[in-house]
Amino acid sequence: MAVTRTFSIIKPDATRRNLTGAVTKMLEEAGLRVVASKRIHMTRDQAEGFYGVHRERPFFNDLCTFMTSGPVVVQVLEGENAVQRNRDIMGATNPANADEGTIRKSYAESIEANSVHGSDSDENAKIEIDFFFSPDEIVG
Ligand code: RTP
Ligand code: MG
Repeated sequence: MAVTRTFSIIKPDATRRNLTGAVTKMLEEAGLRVVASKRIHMTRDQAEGFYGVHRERPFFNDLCTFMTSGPVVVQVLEGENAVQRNRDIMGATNPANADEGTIRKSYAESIEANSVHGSDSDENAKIEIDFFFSPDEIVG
């Protein structure tokens, strides 16, 4: 299995509850390595750009408001099959449907305030990493 990268966000509901370390620990225990990390306050423009694929969805405006409501931690994660590995440990979008032992089952507050983002394909991982990080900020 190839070592690949994915992009992760620890969302405002999690940073507000001081869960950055707890979430990162679960990512690391799932076999992912944090090769880049920074705490930022997303601008509205950044949120709307990042979630551009969801622009026509009914939850788009609320989602952008939520993602700019407090600090987030953006990360690049590296590991075998990183995209799928990360999505497995994240759990289902709606925490009500998330499996035991996943980040969202453990910590998410709602379908919107669901503690983490993770890229959904290798192609999107590259786009999302490039959106927030320059190459010199990633140390593998
Ligand atoms: P993510 O992109 O954040 O990793 O999560 P995902 O693939 O599981 O979910 P996606 O369908 O891509 O939706 C992106 C984010 O939008 C919020 N959402 N709200 N109110 C709603 O019905 C609703 N549905 C989705 C969540 O924060 C979700 O993670
Ligand atoms: Mg998604």
